[in-house]
Amino acid sequence: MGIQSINQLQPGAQPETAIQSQPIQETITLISHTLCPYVQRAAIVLAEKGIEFEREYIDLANKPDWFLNISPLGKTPVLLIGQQAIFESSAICEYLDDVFKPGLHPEDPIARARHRGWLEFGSATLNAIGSYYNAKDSRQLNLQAELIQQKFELLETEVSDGPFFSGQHFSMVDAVFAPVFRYFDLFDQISGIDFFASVPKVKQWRNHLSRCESVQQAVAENYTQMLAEFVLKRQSELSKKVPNELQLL
Ligand SMILES: N[C@@H](CCC(=O)N[C@@H](CS)C(=O)NCC(=O)O)C(=O)O
Repeated sequence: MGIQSINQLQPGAQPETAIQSQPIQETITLISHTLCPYVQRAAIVLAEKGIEFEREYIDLANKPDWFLNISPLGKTPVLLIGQQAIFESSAICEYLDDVFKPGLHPEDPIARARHRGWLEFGSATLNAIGSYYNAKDSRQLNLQAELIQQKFELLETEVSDGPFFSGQHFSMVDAVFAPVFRYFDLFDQISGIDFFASVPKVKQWRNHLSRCESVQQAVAENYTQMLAEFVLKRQSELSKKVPNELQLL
């Protein structure tokens, strides 16, 4: 493939609890982009299950042919099991959950189905975040901020008292929302808005997820700085709020 691999053992995971229901001998490789929240989902699930994997980063502005050959939609993430490629983060996460135990979905079929619904809600929240950082004027920016806050208010009615989305156990919904909340590590510093002011349970959930090793290990240490540079390049209303010196916490 001609791209350097970064071997990532997962220090945050608990290998003793990851029981393979079918042996996998092949190397597992997560084709990644540094900022992609969908890649983070897969990285978090891999880490939570204590699966050893490698990462290969691609430039989405200059997609290599080998990547386009394995990614019909031209998007990251792609998971390679040996030479077999799985695309779409939901397909990747479901595959990992099928093969590596313990499962990250509830056993009860209705709870399980509801969790899948909230996964979709996570993707809708990511779309709202994209509209927020791309907003072209202050009216749009404020409108999109309100739409994000409305989503958090809906979550507030659903999230448990903690520490995770549905109680004591990390679930797939946690893997999907941890990358959502990570955007606010930057937005807290530049937006002038406390997005979590009226949602104490979501705030507590966010704080707990940010301390999980699986979540911390899913991105590079300079993620917030890279995100700031990305937002600056959008030439959007939010770009104007990114400090020139880019000295972020
Ligand atoms: N539905 C996809 C969404 C993945 C996605 O949108 N990935 C973005 C990066 S975060 C991408 O690769 N976009 C293609 C591009 O920028 O050309 C999934 O869940 O995997």
